[in-house]
Amino acid sequence: MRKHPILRALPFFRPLIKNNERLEKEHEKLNQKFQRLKTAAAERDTRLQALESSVAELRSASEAVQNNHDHSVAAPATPDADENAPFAEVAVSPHSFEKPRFEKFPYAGPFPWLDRDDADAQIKARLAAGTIGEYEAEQFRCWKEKGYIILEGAIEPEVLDEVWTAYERAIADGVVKIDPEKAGPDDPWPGRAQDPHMKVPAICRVMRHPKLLHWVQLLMEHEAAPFQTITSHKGSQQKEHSDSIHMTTYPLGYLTASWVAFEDIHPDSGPLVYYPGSHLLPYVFSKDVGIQEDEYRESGFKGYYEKYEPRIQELLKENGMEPHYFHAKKGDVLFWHANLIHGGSTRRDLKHSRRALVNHYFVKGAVCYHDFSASNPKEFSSTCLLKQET
Ligand SMILES: O=C(O)CCC(=O)C(=O)O
Ligand SMILES: [Fe+2]
Repeated sequence: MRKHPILRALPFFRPLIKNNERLEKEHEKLNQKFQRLKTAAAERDTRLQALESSVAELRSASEAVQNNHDHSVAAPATPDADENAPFAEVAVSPHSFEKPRFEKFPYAGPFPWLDRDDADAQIKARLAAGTIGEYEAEQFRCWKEKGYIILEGAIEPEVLDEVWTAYERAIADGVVKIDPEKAGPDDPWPGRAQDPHMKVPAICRVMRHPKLLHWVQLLMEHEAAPFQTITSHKGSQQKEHSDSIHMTTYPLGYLTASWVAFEDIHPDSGPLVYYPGSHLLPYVFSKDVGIQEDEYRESGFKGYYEKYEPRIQELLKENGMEPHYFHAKKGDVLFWHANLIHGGSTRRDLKHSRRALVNHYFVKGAVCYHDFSASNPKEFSSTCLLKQET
């Protein structure tokens, strides 16, 4: 029987069919390789973009540092070498005490000019001489009498947005790690970060903002030494305190902090609470409430909660101090005095965020230590109980 012509032709087609199969396999392999290369290229692009934005942040942070003498605000007097030298009336070396505590230092000035008895006369004299205007004079009077000042709209909204975006990115990338610090099961916001400026250079644009450094210089008459930052998405609900037990200076009073609102602050979000005039109450140090020199080393914050915080509550009551709440608008800044009593008020509604940055500044030439833990602030740079080792 004769074979069908197709069947007769089959031996000729077989190598062609095989070849085609081989080509198809190769094509498939090449396609897979192409897809892999495409993914790798996309990943490289993303990494490149992240690197570029880090470079941009670093550049703007370094510009901010260089532009501290911004022309939009009267530049603080350029300090010469002497202005950064120790200025206490009774010299004490920063390393004099292995365990520095307030009672070991001499009681010596100079105290900051607005803490002195002649502050009013000084303000008048400066006004008359034309070295300050009515706005500054009013702020100085507020500082002297109430222990705080508010700078409305001091930080540009676009700067705040860029800085916060950089901060969020650092959290997403795992560069900044934060605990949830949940105030309740429905608390949607992450906790606070201490010293985020060390990891997110963009934060220096606010910490070292020319206007903020300018006001530290005006209030303290010494160049600012920006020291520590805290960022938060939400209210801290931190009990009332004066920062001088956490960050102490010799001579006394050369610490200040600025609280910067990154959004309009809702009254139910647990705004910053402060007590106008409380800076004039006596400073309360560890020894005053019976906290021993080694107490922090041995039992962490126990003594702080059990001895210091209750004493502050008593002091507020005894002196009829009234709470005020910082219902800030985005970009507003509140500076507080080294001894102004403040804290984080109750978060009445956990859904409200309270995005903010706190900057703490010492001044150059002051000795800085940490009265509560009797240590150097570099060894223990924490403040406001971010390290709750108890
Ligand atoms: O933001 C707050 O609620 C309080 C912050 C505070 O006390 C501080 O940083 O010194
Ligand atoms: Fe504080």
